[in-house]
Amino acid sequence: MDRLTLIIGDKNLSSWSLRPWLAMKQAAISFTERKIFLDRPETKAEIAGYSPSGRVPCLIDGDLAIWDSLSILEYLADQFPGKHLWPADAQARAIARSVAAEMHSGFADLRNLWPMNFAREGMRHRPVGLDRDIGRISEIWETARRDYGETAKGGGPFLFGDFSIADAMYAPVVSRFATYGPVKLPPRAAQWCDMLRALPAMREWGAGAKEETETSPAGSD
Ligand SMILES: N[C@@H](CCC(=O)N[C@@H](CS)C(=O)NCC(=O)O)C(=O)O
Repeated sequence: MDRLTLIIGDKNLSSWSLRPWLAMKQAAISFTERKIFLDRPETKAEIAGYSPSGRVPCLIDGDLAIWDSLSILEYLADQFPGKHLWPADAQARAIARSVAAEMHSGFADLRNLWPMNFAREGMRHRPVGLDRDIGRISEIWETARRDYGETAKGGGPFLFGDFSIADAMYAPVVSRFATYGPVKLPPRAAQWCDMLRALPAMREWGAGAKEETETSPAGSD
């Protein structure tokens, strides 16, 4: 039996759940997945059985329940230092933490107007009010790749070179761009976006999302 259990919501809808799930898959941290479907009569009671905040994701490690995507990711970074979930370089790590926190606390317009609907692509839906968030996200991806990713030791394709929590935090945005876009991105940002979308773990999550939408109709985030 796995030491860790990750409680998640629907793969099609739960953008916050995708973040730690993807990080654990990418880092090959073994865990048991327990899915609770959102927006159902039994949802609140089921989540309350695990998560003090009444929200998912929630990570269970023995008697300990850790809720909130970013604190779960921080806990994983603490528990598995050999997985290097933050960049090794102190400056890169500070910027990676800044962009992860910016995602966690910001981009309300993007989250409201473009709720994650992972299984759907090519809707070409662009309501007004998104330009600022999209512009800032493009800038974050482009400058992270230019200033850190491309110059990092090992030269990995992720925002800061090797996979980090920053990549996990922006993964649902990649899905949103595919659902509602296309979104025109500067070259490095576009390359990162395509690379992330093609990761086997993203495809695995997508297959789960598709299965959900084939068995029950899509709701909202
Ligand atoms: N800040 C939280 C947000 C978590 C959140 O809003 N989760 C949604 C699903 S994506 C949820 O649990 N909704 C269920 C509900 O509110 O009843 C995090 O980063 O984990």
